[in-house]
Amino acid sequence: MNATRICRVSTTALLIWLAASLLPCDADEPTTFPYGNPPEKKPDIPLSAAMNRLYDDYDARWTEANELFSNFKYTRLEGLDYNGHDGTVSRRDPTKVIRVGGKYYVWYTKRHTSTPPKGAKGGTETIPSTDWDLAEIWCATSNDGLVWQEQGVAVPRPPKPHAGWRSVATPGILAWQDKYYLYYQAYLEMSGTRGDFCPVSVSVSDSPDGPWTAVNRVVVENGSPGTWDQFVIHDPYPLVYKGKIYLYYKSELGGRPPIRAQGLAIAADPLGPFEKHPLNPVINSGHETSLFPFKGGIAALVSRHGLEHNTIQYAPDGVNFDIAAITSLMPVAPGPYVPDAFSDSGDGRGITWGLSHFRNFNGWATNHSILARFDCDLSLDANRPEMKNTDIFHQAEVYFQFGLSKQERERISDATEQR
Ligand code: AAL
Repeated sequence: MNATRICRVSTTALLIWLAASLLPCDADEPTTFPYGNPPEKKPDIPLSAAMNRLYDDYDARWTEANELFSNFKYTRLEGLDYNGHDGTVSRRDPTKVIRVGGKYYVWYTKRHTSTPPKGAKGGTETIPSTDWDLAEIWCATSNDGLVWQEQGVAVPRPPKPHAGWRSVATPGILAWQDKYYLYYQAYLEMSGTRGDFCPVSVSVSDSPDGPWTAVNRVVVENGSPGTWDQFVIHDPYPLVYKGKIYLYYKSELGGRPPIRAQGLAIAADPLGPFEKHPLNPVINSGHETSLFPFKGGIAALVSRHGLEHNTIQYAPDGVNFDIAAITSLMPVAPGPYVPDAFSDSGDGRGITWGLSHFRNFNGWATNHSILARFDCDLSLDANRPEMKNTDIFHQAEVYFQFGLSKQERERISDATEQR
């Protein structure tokens, strides 16, 4: 390096030092992000988008402190028979679990047909097209949430031409002013005919033990032609919030596979009219609806589909949802036990367990679903550190089971040959 260059470098270095020494800086204020648990208050230093997000988008700085983060643990249920898992008996899409008179109650889609589902082309008056075709709504009770006793059919399929004559499926339970309401997908055609198209109807009872009386009319209509929910109103999920019935549901915006989103319909009376929220869809991802009152708002388990799948979301107003946590191994079709689902307390306490399902339990030839229990810590009143762990390691075999398709293997070997 020649003399002139040495002189220029040292002058520059001198100027930088001089400028830095003139800058007002409190020796106590950190100029880089500090060691240790991130400070509760956002540090007054330049931050990256990621660290700004840590403070602006989340209620906690790390998962263990995030009340709306949890992992999920699963347990087999006892007491429900599946006819040797031959595909003729299926139970799926459980409601929220409720507790009445010291007993837990759950309702679900039950299919009991002579054969497993045969697809839209194979479906007949007695052969199901899908796992939830030719189904009814059944009830089971439990003292501990692990051993269940099936109590029988709550809502059978009504005669033609009533909504649900083909199948009644995917129930949602509401308790309101000393009565109980079971909302469900009410099929007016075989699922798969044009798509999985249906509206929602409801049955009413004075007791969770029934008997249930069908209103035999649609209470949550399909949207008008050209609107996002014109064909599909699935997964009716009622909560009581701000003095009204907030019924969340899922619809499919078309496309193959369909883009799925969740909407909200609000009513002052359980039998309607239900007004769809003008901001619908209110959740841009997910599949089955599963929500619970949390603090002054509503939280949602958003699984399976969409840009924001595998997230737990929160809306302080029950309408405008943001991602509160990212998680994995979420329950499919979760029906959580929500002690305050209908109390409208304005101080939702959260959930710690519920039921979900595993579909296509042992292969498509005997396609059927089974119910299972999940446990989590999404509760302001629980503290279960094992539920806040993010490092979930599976045996290698679990990963290898999700191997390359035949086409992918051929693509790779073709590419190798072309080299
Ligand atoms: C479920 C739910 C609805 C669909 C089908 C049965 O996961 O989304 O109920 O119609 O799948």
